[in-house]
Amino acid sequence: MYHSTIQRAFMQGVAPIALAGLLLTPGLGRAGAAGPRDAIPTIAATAKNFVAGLPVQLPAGMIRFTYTNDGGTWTGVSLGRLKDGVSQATFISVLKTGNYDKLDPLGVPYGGAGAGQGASETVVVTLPAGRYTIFDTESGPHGKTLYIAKFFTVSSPASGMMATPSTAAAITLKDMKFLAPDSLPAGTHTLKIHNAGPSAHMMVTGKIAKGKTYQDVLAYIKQGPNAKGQPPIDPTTFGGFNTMGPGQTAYLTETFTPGTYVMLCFVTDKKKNIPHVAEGMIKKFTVS
Ligand SMILES: [Cu+2]
Repeated sequence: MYHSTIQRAFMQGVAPIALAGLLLTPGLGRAGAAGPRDAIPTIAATAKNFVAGLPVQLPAGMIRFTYTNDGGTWTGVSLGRLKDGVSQATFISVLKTGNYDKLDPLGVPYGGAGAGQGASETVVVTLPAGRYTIFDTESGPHGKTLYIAKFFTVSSPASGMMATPSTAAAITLKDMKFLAPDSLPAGTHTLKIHNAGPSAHMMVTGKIAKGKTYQDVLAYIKQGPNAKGQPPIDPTTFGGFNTMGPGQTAYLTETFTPGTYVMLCFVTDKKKNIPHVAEGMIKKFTVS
């Protein structure tokens, strides 16, 4: 469902990111805070502890995940809803291969979060009732794939009225492009992300490294999964939203500092066996 070999190559500078241990806060929302936004259940993930304390059951509707990259093993969290009849054991056996494309038949991707070293971000996803997994994989020593997966159930009825997060900009993911603003003000912003499909898409964001250009990014990607050298992206700035299915809408809260950023999608086009970014699903934007 999620990232591909070329994404690993591109984001290699990010390691070692701990798959954020998601520490769930089952109580939902900040204690004592008032207002409808705080009705959204909040689950904390960190690179060191992944999602320790993840509740086994959550109400249908909006769920907020915070991810903090505190330098552990895991680089992010991905969410997926398992298809009927797909067991946890089956999911894990495929996850172990480290090939996210093989996860496609097992369920529907529902996004997720990731952040560069020392950074954090927040995503809000809307989950209908079903059985879910939250997971990550990393490249371990000697070519071994490290993996982690936890499972939870989302049940109706929804937990009640929740106010939609207020947003600074809207981004639409399409086959094969981003409809997004050319610039954003510096600071921490919430972006509304909608996948208009028909394919699943993701939105990795990162700031172009000092002394590098957008052309350098294009040239690096052109090399494919075995690209040589460091990617021309500042590894501390990686963020974005993991693979989401068509028709979904989610919210991403991320901090941007002045510079030139790119957003890209590494989902594989199965018909052509190339990542969407190679089909033009990349966009430059400036932060000032
Ligand atoms: Cu895509």
